[in-house]
Amino acid sequence: MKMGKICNWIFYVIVCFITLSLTSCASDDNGNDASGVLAPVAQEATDISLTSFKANWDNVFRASEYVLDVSTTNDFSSFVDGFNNLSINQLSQSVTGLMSNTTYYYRVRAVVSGVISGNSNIVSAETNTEFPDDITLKSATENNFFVGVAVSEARTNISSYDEIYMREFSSITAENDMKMASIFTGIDNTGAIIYDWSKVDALVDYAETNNLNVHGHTLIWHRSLPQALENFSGTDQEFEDLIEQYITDVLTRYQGKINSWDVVNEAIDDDPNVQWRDTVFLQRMGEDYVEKCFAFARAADPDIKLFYNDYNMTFDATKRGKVLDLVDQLLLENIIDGVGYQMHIDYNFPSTQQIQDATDELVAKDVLIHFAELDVKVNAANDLTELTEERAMAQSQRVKEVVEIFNAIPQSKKYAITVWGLKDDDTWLIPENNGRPEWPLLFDDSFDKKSSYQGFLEGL
Ligand code: 9MR
Repeated sequence: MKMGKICNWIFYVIVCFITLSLTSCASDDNGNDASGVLAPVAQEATDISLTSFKANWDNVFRASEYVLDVSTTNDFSSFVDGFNNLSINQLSQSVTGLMSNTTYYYRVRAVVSGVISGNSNIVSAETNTEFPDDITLKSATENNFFVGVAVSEARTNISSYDEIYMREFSSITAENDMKMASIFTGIDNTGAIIYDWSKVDALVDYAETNNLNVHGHTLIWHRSLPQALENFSGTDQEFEDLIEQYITDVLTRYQGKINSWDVVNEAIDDDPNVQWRDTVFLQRMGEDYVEKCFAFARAADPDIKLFYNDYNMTFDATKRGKVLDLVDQLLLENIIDGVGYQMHIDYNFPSTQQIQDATDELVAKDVLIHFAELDVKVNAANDLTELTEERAMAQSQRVKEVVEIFNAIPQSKKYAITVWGLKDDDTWLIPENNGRPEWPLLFDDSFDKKSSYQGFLEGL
């Protein structure tokens, strides 16, 4: 009887043991599985934002790496792009480029001596619905570099604009109001330039009142040519004297108020075999006209930071080479301080590596760096009639990459990132100019932050 009970008891223990072993072999729960490697314990997600979170897990003894999966379903029947079997050699991983207000799931495995464990427990993380209101572009970049926005005088002193300019930005650039054709309105019969300072004065006052830096754009640009210069009948020397007078007058009038200027914009030709774009300035002043303009500006005020600004710098290596040669030349004469790479880019072009390489080449020069005119097209292929969530995320990721690249520039060389307009329906890329709709900026038509805004913050 007693013996029988003991037998039953032993039998019961054996059955339990076998059952437990089988369960743990088949289970995805943490613990030893068939691999013999302990699975990690996944921990709560942290740093949750609108489009990202950080996945965390505990150390597994002797693990050389971990492998992470992220999915929108808890059966992991599909994976978030780039997060299937992702190898990581730390105990956390930022998961970015996500949709807002969405639940994600993650699990992780450990690799010990080349053997991979079973899955950890599954952790869910829900991305935020609201943008953070305790951080702004300005607060996140304070003291590091200017975060600028292209404005027009007509879009200031309007509360919906003012509120965002002041909250988010530390610098403004006139999208058009400080161009030559806007200021230089004619030549009187004594040969003197007739000026209209009204919009520049208004913008400079606005900036002063609201504690915003002003980056001047642009003294000399072939696409903003006053009629009086286009049809100028005087000699080449008289033409050049007018240019010197103009540069001197503008810089002197705003001395101490506009501390940096694009002196010449887009002077280099796109044709690889041609150095200078054929403009009236080239024709009238000769091949050293860019040099002359920088020298006039330096002479007017040696403290103003002088920039050269051009487009396609990130992917057209030949054009960039020509620009960088020009920069070397101007540096020899100490008449340049900075370079603007215009950032009119696409959500999928150029590659991040191209932007990085182009930036590295500029970092090698002794100049301040301006990522100017940032806007990110999402509809170059004209395949959208509205901005989809997916494309908005891709745009956000792109903005993040650009900001990351800028942010990694040595501190002493960071000047500014300037966004080319505040909200999508203010962009120069409107269908009338562009032949298709675009949504290239950080705010939507209703002044609301877009995912691309969040991307900017995440790049910092
Ligand atoms: O965005 C500007 C647009 O409103 C003007 O019509 C256009 C012509 O003056 O200039 C646009 O800005 C340009 C900038 O001044 C220089 N780089 C290229 C920009 C887009 O054309």
